[in-house]
Amino acid sequence: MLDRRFPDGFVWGASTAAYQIEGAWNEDGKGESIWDRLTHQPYRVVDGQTADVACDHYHRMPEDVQLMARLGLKGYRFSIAWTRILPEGRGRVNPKGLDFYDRLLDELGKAGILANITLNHWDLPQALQDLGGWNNRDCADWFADYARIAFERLGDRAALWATHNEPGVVASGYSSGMMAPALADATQGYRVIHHLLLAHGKAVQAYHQGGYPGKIGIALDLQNLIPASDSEADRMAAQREIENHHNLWLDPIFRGTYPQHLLEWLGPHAPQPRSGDMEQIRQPLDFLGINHYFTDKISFNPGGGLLRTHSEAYSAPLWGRTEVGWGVNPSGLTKILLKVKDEYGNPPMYITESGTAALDVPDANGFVTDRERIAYLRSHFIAAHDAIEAGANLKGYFVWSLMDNFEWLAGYRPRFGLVRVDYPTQKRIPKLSALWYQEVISRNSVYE
Ligand code: IFM
Repeated sequence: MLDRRFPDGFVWGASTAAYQIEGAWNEDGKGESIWDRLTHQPYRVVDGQTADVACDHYHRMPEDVQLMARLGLKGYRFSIAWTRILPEGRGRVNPKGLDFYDRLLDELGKAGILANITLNHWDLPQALQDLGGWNNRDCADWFADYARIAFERLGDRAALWATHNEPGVVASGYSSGMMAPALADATQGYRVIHHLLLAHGKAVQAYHQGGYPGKIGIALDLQNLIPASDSEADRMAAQREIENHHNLWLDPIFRGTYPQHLLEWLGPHAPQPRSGDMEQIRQPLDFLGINHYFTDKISFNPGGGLLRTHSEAYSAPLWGRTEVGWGVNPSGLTKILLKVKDEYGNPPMYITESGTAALDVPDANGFVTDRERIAYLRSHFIAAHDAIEAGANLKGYFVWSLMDNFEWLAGYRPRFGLVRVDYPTQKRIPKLSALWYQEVISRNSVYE
């Protein structure tokens, strides 16, 4: 049996996001977010579910941190609900909101768990959406002001910060009509992308100017996108999707430019930077966070939206699709890590999310024997190790997710957790994968 040993100090962790676990949607002065607004409308989310209670983490936070400690986690990635700190998104600060995250950092500190904070995991304050949200250029400044408040109060204890989580998904909320705020206008979507990038640059600059002890980056969803065939039409289609999902973020952040070929393709829909914007966006980055889940095959489809493409899940031989239909192809992760190494200067990288939903069937005690999830995680840890051996500067791996939670438009059905949440009782029951992960962490290695 081959023992894949990870570098000393490798950060093994787990991730969550505020809206997906906290609940307490309107408690202690919290304001309304665009996800509160969306989920409270009929026929938006499966079965009309909301995250009003979710995993009730807001009230159970100390026990949840103890659970993390028992599992041996070295790091915990969570996001701040902007509306807890600034109920209207700007202006008046809500001290109780800040206190919550302050206490969370203290608990993590006592448990010796590194804190990895995301500022924007999609839950924009509704009051800012009423002013146009990310479509309003001023949102970049509102975000930077919010970030400064968070840095000032929490910056002494947080090791890692990310500005945005999967900002492409945020932008899709303005172009595809599904995720909050559920608008459908392609030009607006690309304007939003530019404003998110500007916001990122401003917040990174503020962090570095503040001289805080931690590091700041961004968490991008970088899935493996491959042409469905060797035809030129499919290869070009895949190229457009790659530029749209990878280069559209990586190029401005690392190089200060937008991908030229994509800009030409988008024509009037393309982002319109003002003078100085690209320099503002291209700030020195301390690390890149990578969220990776699946591989998609891309083909040319004249009816396929602005990019004229069609995407289909691809699974490597012997791997099926996940419970949410995603294609499993572990070597796709190696490929993505090596792409960032080779094309973007090999910055320190963290897998900020990776994991799988599975058909979890609890026994009479609520215990889940989730061998499917273990197989997924093991193969992806090995794929990450392959990339490290090939020189990728990978520093840690945060599994999505610590516990089952509210999976956005799909509600509570998909279960991504290492820990089962029995929602009626809010009982947390570590699954077999959590116990397996505990061992991986303690050995800092994975058996192949
Ligand atoms: O649950 C989400 C998370 O909020 C963002 N990344 C993908 C996860 C699984 O879909």
